[in-house]
Amino acid sequence: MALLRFLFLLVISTSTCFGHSMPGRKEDGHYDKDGKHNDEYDHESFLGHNGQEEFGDLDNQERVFRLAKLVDKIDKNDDNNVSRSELTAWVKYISLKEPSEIAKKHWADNYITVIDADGLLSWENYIKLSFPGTNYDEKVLARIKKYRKRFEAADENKDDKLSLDEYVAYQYMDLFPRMRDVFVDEVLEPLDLDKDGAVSLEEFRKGDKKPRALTEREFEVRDLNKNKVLEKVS
Ligand SMILES: [Ca+2]
Ligand SMILES: [Ca+2]
Ligand SMILES: [Ca+2]
Repeated sequence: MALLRFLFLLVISTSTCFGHSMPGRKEDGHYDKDGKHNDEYDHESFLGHNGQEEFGDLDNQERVFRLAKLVDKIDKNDDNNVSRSELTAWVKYISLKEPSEIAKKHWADNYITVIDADGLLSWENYIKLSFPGTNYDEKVLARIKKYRKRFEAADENKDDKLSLDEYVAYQYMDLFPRMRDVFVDEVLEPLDLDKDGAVSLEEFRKGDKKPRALTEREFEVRDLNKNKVLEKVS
């Protein structure tokens, strides 16, 4: 019964939103521009971006059929219920599936000529390809420094080379806990205009064209320790 209810709610819910197209991959889309909960965010987490678009073209009967098949996949222990842990595992799988496919294509399109016989991309080859030449100006040197930190964090086995799996982490830092520090630094650094190591509301609002109230709400949501600045906390 729980499973049927789950399917029913999902179909009703998806019927209301599949009429329009989804934006691309979002860094943060859980709330819409008015600060309201964005149902599409949850649907994309459940179905994946491509899956959501595909479901948008189906009638309700076909959606129920497809969702029933999908739930079979999620229900790993076949007890006809979707547990929290099964759902968590599924959302994690979906969140990595599409980024992995995109990263794989990017890898094949850009690095196939410089990966070694073991299928790995060395830092040296990555830099040679990304920044040809040797006379780098300060801007390029700053970018190389930034990419180096990313590369080191993504390089899980510390062989100074990226495997394809490690490259997914390099490209999608927000999806991998080990990339957290580097990711937060990359996000905060350009916002921290006075370079005091924290982002004030004033810095956060600078250049943001959204309504003031929405920006303030975003700031409040991110300021988890409520000390009126955004900073990296351990
Ligand atoms: Ca490695
Ligand atoms: Ca600051
Ligand atoms: Ca804070």
